[in-house]
Amino acid sequence: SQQDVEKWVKGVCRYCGTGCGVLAGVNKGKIVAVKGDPDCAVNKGKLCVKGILLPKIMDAKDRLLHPLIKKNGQFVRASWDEALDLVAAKFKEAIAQYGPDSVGYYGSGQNTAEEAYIANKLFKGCIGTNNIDGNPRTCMASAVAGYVSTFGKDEPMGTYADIEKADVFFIIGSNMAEAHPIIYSRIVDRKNSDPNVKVIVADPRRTRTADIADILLQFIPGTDLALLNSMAYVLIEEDLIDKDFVAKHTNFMQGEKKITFEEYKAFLADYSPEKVAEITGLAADQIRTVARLFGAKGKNTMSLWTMGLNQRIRGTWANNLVHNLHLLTGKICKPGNTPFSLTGQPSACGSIREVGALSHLLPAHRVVTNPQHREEVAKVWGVDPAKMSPKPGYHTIELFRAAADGKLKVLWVICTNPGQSIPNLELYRKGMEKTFLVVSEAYHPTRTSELADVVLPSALWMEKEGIYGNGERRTQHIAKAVEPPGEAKPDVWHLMEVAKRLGFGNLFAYKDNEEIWEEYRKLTIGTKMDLPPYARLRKEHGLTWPVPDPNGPDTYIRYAAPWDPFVKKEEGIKFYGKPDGRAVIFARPHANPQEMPDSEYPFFLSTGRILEHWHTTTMTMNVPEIKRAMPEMYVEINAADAEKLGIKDGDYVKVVSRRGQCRLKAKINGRGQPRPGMVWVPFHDTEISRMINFVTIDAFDDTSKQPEYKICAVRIEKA
Ligand code: MGD
Ligand code: SF4
Repeated sequence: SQQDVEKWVKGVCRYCGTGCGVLAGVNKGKIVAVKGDPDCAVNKGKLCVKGILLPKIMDAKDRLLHPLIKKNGQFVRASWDEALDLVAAKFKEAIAQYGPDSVGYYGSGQNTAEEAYIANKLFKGCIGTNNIDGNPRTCMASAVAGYVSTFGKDEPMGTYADIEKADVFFIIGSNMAEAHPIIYSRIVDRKNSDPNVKVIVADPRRTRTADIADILLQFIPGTDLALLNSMAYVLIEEDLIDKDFVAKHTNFMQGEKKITFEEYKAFLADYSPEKVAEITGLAADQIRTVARLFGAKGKNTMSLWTMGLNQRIRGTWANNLVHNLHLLTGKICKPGNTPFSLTGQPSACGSIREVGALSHLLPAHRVVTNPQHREEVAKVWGVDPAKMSPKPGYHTIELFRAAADGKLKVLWVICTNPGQSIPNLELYRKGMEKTFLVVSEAYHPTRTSELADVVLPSALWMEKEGIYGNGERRTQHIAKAVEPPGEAKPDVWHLMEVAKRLGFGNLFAYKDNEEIWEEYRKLTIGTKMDLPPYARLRKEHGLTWPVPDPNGPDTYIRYAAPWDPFVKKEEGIKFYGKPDGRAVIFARPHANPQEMPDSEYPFFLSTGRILEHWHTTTMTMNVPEIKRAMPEMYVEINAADAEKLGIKDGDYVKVVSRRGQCRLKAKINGRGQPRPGMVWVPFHDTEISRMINFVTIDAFDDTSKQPEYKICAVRIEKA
């Protein structure tokens, strides 16, 4: 309890991308309490249920306390030397025999920046393969591709501080009431503070987020591109666009081709509200009303979205289309006006997008295909640029496919649980069994570690120091509060020990995390993604980059004077990610999801998170209060569909797709209500018979390579 606390140590919540500041209360070497950091601008002392219960994840009985090696199908306790020597030997063997592209790494938006940086340097700089990807591919990749294609640079221009200045919230494909509760509570507070604030929620499932909606658009799954184009149609038809802004700051494009405003308008002719009403199952009037609210002159509009748009084979386009609405109306780069992609994980931005730990990226938003970028990075890494591969490595689905095909000989998984979280699991779990799998984990067994050849025990949150970067460009430091249990060690140490054994010890002779960070920070200087020094992050409660002056202020709004230090006052707004300083308004057509319902598989299946749990629940199922409240996952079915099928609340049913099936309890009129023709399942359950990723599809977006977790076709059978 809080009374026993000897000292409070500053950190960041372990879970979602909101990035709430926490204070961990330590007593006799254990974390005994957690409270919200009152000085953190994100949460101002508040926490949601997952954050408050964090201490309970630390001492769990399935914490892994020493290395394990699988011998004859059984895990056997091993010494660190034995385990690390084996890992290094397997890497060497595969590289010598099959080349560097026969090995790979799968990391996480829950890694610290230092961990991801070291992994990136080891694989891309030293081993010479770009086969480094991570779970943000399944989470944020379409948001990245959307920002990069529209603005030329990744990550949002606004921050959470826009919430308190917005008058209209357009929330699409996000159940933030459960997935980002503290951001949601800020929107609730804003709405309560002013009766004129309007909230629009667009989602095929009526969620808890819709509780505060003035308008709920419950469209047919996969038709939101048509909806967004139709909103643009109405904005133009009703003269709600900002012509000045459009003329000064935008280009129109269709694919790679520049088009005129008139051509864009002609493209939109197919998206009149009347036509789109048919596609989306909405009323034409609803679409008009929403577009009018969005574009209302003199009002500030903020859009927020997450996986509903990102986890789609047209995820990049969906992101582009939200940006379009802000660019057409000029509701961007001004307080309270911004498109804002909510990020799923605590450091998907800080550790993966910024560090560049995806198969096509290098640090500070650089790309592997650019020779100058490779050279800049090689110089700081102290490696030969000729050794760095110009070819993007395997993205997530390719990586696990290569394992299944026998092309990937060694795979190292750190801080993620793909044995449960990858779609079309049957195929890819076989791949994980086939390859030599190394897993760095805090717990064992997990659905991934059970498939491993070597499991290395990891220090958990606040048992190590590290940096997280949240969804609003905020870089935050987590101090070490307690010692890891048993022989568990920080992931940075795992990576450096293997690097040493591979002969790269001289490049990884860091004495502490600060040295790693300061090397990485060099790569951010002059990129307009300048990050602040470690010493400052230790003291302060998070800073939003760019921070070009190490002692100077952070940045509220990017691309706009007076906030962004890289934009001159007379320029006003400048999208400097693009050579001509203009953002792009894209003509992107509506397209169906990969798999549409048919007579055999008549329902849309969608999947996602609930409030209490975190992803694969290795942590949250260790919290007794949460386990009691939500012990088992279920399938939400619309009441009318359930009646037709003769299914009652609590009945077990089978959810069957072309790839696999689950047996789940039916939930009718639960906290969410899918529209008719749709069912919804949380992806948290660890029981094989309830793991919904045996059912989901592994189709992915052409541009972002993000899988379409949000839509596939299933049938429901009584079980
Ligand atoms: P997590 O449970 O977050 O799931 O899926 P995963 O990343 O696979 O896994 C993190 C793992 O890291 C846990 O096993 C935890 O015990 C371990 N861990 C915790 N702390 C540490 C540490 O400090 N070091 C190490 N080495 N390990 C640690 C998430 C993924 O799932 C994501 S990000 C998304 S967005 C996708 N969402 C999604 C969906 O919406 N629907 C469906 N059906 N599937 C989905 N899968 C994806
Ligand atoms: Fe943690 Fe997210 Fe809850 Fe904040 S909102 S306490 S970051 S889980």
